[in-house]
Amino acid sequence: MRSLKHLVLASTLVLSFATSTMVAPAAAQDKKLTIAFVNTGSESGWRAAFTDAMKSEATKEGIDLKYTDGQQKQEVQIAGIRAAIAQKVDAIVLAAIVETGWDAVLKEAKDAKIPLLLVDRDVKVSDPSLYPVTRVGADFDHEGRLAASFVAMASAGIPKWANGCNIVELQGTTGASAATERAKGFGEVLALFPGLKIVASQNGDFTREGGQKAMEALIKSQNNLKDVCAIWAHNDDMLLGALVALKAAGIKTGAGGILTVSVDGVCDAYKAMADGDFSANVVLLPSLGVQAYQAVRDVIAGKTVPKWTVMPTSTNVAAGNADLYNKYFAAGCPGYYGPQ
Ligand code: GYE
Repeated sequence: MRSLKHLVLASTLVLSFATSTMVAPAAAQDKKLTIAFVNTGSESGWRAAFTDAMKSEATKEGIDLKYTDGQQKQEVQIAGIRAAIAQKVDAIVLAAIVETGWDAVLKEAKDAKIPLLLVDRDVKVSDPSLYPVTRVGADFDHEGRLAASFVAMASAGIPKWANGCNIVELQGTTGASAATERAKGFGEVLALFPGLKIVASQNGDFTREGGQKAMEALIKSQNNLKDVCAIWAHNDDMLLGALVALKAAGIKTGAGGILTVSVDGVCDAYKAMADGDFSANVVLLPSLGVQAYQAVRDVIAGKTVPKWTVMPTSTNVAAGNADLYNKYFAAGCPGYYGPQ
C-alpha cells in the first residue's frame, strides 16, 4: 500500500496565468523589506508549522516581519491590513480566514500601491482587478479528490462495504476556501461512485475541540456510527479531536474499524496511523515562506509572477506502514512530508 503514496504524488505544477504586476525601482530588490503577515490564528498543528516556517524564513532572509494574529476573525485580519497600509509596509501577505468580504480592504491596499499577496487560502472578489497579485498555496480541491479516492479504493476492499460506503464528514471553518474546496473535490470523486455517499456533516472549525464536539454529535445522531464506513475530516486536528470522542464511545477506527482520512500530515496523525487509529492522510506542506517571499521580491521588482504557485500534495496510507510511521514519529516527523 505504501506505493499508493507514489501513485497519487505531487501536483508541483505551477500554473502560469501570467499577471502583470506593479513596477517599482530595481533598487527596491536590495533594500531590507518590511512585510506585514496577516495570519488566520492558531487553530491547528498545520497552522503552527506554517506560522513557524513563515517567521523563521523571514528571519533567515533579513525581512522585518510585522505579524498579525487574526484570532480566527476576519475583522481582526482587516484591521491588521489597515494598520499595515498605515505603516506603509513594502508588501502585505494574507492568509485569509474566509473567502469573501475582502473587496474594500483590497481596494485600500491597491490605492496605497502596496502589493498584497495571498499565502495558503484563496479569496473571491467581485471585481477581478482587486484579486491579489499572486497566491502561494495548495490545491484544496485536489486534496479532497485524493481523500475520496482513498475511501473509494479502501472501502472496495472491505467485503461489508464493497457495495456501498456511508461517510460522515467533519467540515472546516465555514466560508474558508480550504473547507469549501476540499468538500467540493471530495464530492467530485464521490459522484463517480454511486455507492459512496456522505450521510451526515458537522462543522468542527479546523480545531481539535471542534472535532471532538462534532463527533460527539454525530455518534448520537448516527446510531453510534453503526452503518458508517468512513470518516472524512477536512483536517487532522478535527480527526484527532474526534478520536477522543470515538474512543470514549468504544468505536474502533483505522485498522479493522471505520476508515478515516484527513488532510495536513501533522506529527500526531502519523502516530495515529502507526497506532492503527487512522487509515490515511493527505499531506500538505506547511513551509510556504520561501515561495511567498520570493513572490514579494518579484512583485516589487516589477517582474511577472504566476497567478498561483501550487504547493505539492501527496497521500500516506497506514496499512503496512506502522513501523515506518512509528520511527518517523519518534524522530519528531522531520521535514513534515512523511518518511521519504
Ligand atoms: O489544513 C488546517 C488549517 O488553510 C490549509 O487551515 C489550511 C488549513 C489546514 O487550519 O489545518
